[in-house]
Amino acid sequence: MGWDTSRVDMNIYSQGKIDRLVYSTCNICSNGCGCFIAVKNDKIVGIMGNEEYPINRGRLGPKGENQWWANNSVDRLSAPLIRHNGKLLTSTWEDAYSLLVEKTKEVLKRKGPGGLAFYHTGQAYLEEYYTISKITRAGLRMHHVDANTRLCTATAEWSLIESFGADGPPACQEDIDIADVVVFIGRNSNETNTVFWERVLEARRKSGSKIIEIDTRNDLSDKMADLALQPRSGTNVAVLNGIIHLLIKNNWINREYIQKHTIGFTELEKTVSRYNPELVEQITNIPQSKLLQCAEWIGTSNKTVTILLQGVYQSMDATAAATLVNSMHLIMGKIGKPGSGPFQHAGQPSAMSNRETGGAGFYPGYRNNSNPKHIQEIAKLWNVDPENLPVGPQTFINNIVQLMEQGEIELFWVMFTNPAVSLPNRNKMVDIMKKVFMVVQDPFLSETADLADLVLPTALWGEKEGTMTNLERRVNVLRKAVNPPYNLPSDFEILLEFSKRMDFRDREGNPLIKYSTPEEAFNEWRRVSKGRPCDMSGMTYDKMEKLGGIQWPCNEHYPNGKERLYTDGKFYTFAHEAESYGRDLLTGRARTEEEFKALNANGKAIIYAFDWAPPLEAPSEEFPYELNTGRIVYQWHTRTKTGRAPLLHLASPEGYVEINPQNAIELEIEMGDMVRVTTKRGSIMVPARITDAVRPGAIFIPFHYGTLTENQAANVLTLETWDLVSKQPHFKNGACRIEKIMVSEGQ
Ligand SMILES: Nc1nc2c(c(=O)[nH]1)N[C@H]1C(S)=C(S)[C@@H](COP(=O)(O)OP(=O)(O)OC[C@H]3O[C@@H](n4cnc5c(=O)[nH]c(N)nc54)[C@H](O)[C@@H]3O)O[C@H]1N2
Ligand SMILES: Nc1nc2c(c(=O)[nH]1)N[C@H]1C(S)=C(S)[C@@H](COP(=O)(O)OP(=O)(O)OC[C@H]3O[C@@H](n4cnc5c(=O)[nH]c(N)nc54)[C@H](O)[C@@H]3O)O[C@H]1N2
Ligand code: SF4
Ligand SMILES: [Mo]
Repeated sequence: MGWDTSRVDMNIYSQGKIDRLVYSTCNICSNGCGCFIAVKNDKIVGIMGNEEYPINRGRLGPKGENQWWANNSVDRLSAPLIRHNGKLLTSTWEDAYSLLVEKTKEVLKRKGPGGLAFYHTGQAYLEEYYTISKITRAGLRMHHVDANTRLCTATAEWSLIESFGADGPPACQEDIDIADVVVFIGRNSNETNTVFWERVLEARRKSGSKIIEIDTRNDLSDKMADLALQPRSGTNVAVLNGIIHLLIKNNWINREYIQKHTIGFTELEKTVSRYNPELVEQITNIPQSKLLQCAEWIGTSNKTVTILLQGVYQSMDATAAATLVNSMHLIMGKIGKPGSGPFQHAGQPSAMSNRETGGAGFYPGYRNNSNPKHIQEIAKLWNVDPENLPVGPQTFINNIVQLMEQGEIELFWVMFTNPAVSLPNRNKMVDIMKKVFMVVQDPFLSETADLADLVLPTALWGEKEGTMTNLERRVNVLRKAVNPPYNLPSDFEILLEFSKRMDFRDREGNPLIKYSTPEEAFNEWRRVSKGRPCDMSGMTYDKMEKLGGIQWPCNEHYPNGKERLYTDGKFYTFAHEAESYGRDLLTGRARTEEEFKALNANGKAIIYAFDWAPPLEAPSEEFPYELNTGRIVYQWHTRTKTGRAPLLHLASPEGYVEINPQNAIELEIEMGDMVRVTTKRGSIMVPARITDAVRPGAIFIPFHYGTLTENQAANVLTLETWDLVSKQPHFKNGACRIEKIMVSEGQ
């Protein structure tokens, strides 16, 4: 089994022979394609796909192939910057570290740990996240720690916890090769996960599997699908209730599995009984025949995989909708079996590592921050007093921003993310960021770094060593290919230096951080992860390189890792092992231990029922269009890497808005006309692209174009509301107005 056809993609620019090829993984998306970095004269000169690597068998997508240009970019920061009289001026590393430590100590003295906030990423290495967890919890004892994974896969994490007791997607890539039906919900794979999309298409060619797309747009992947459903924005819950209704009605379910391995089915059955195809059509606009076809393919197939991402996670009732996908699989018993399972994709290359090491809310190893036993375990592993570790939930980014606005938080340390572009309602966020002392760790003068008081430039991918976990729990090592320019430290080294200068100690007075290399950090992490769902105790750097990455759990029972989870139908829902006691799906209120125990799940998966509710901001007379924001194939996020790759930049140099031809006629807009898009939050000006990829009444804007000088940032427009459970923003919903800008007005 596995993907057996290979094709070696490469993009190497070198006159004469290269010096070496260094083992690595692509640092762009969560697919985690295996690659080699081509080096000549201690410089990265290209990249080549790793033919042996099971995830991509040598293939690379456009962003993967071009990511290394950023390493050689002439505008990389060479030294720290400190703001003096409003201007960022170059400083020495000594001055920069001294300022960082002095400022941290000063805020700590006046305000305690509550005066500090740390906001990081889903793109760093596991060893960096683990160190962040250790420093922020055991060193600084702070609560205000979050990451951009909140904007990205917090809903995946929470839906998995709610349904199964712990994070970790049950399915794997290999399931695609053997599934009969592959369902994509709000996942535009052909643009955002290109190598995976090739695998899906190849599987269809070989085995005749069917592809179903459920996406508000009708773009290329929908057109290539065997069946495409275009629901209205924010109606995922109604679509899923409708599918589940039909599965139950036609008895395409597995009652034995339900009875043995789940709780909560009766409530679900009751709720979905209302969601007949007529009602679902009224709510979602999906023709009844299409819904029937979709349910029939899913229900009558032997093997189904369902893939979901931002069209669910960043849309209304995100966690509830994602748990419905889990429930859909549970009631069919299609989970933990070859070719079947819910496959909650991650987006960023190491969002999974962040989640495993407790980067944004939990304790390392999927430990429950409200379970004193879990805190004690960590305290013992770290040799610190459990009383000194903060308990309860960490503050999520929206609250962090509020506390900054209120003057509670005074120091905001940003690492490996560009919130001035990526947070919702960004103009407001930018004003708030200007109020605090902001430290930004970034190789470039990003929009956020430009607002900072202290900028710490870092080494990039290829210039440091570490590991990353991809979307199917596969952990791989990325070897260091070259030395960083200007002797820049890695994020890992900056964190270690900070810890040393802050003099963080364990309970015996020894340094809190005892490791000095990423590999030593990983070896400590192996002990911390042991016995937990994301057990990596059986992994080593060399073994990962030898085997081509290893899927966790990897321990004495599974020395080479395990493809899929829950093969035995046992879930992490005993109170003593669960990652969280969960939250109420309707209100977001945290459940107490007693409430969780009262569910009596005890090893069974939990099925939830949830009713559809209209989006928070539906189209109105003043704002008649549905706003949708997302990605395009050539650009990565805020373009700090892809914008520096000549071919990618040329392929898509500026922002735009997609408008349906029917609306374009009504508004007398032609291709390329400048258009003003306005929401209650603000307005932007972008050229129009007229395309049937969007439905009449809906528009789409890529969120990559967010400079503070050009007025093209999608996040000027976006809603500042969040899913109540996962706290992920509603980037995919909102209502807007569009107007053609007259030439005289634009001048
Ligand atoms: N080219 C490229 N690839 C990337 C990235 C990138 O920046 N550029 N980023 C990476 C990261 S971090 C992430 S998180 C992933 C994201 O990957 P995706 O989730 O695939 O990307 P998006 O474009 O954000 O949104 C996916 C789809 O959701 C649909 N959608 C919007 N609202 C709804 C709704 O209410 N219901 C349904 N069913 N669908 C809806 C949109 O039309 C869109 O096609 O991509 C990763 N890959
Ligand atoms: N409207 C709208 N907004 C969205 C989304 C959407 O779909 N619509 N999607 C959301 C999602 S899913 C995501 S993941 C976020 C992404 O949003 P961000 O995380 O803000 O975007 P990036 O451009 O990836 O930012 C990464 C930063 O890290 C820097 N960097 C690169 N390598 C290194 C390194 O080795 N070390 C350090 N310290 N820094 C480095 C880069 O220069 C860049 O400034 O955006 C979110 N925002
Ligand atoms: S699919 Fe993702 S991991 Fe693979 S080459 Fe493209 S960006 Fe990199
Ligand atoms: Mo993301």
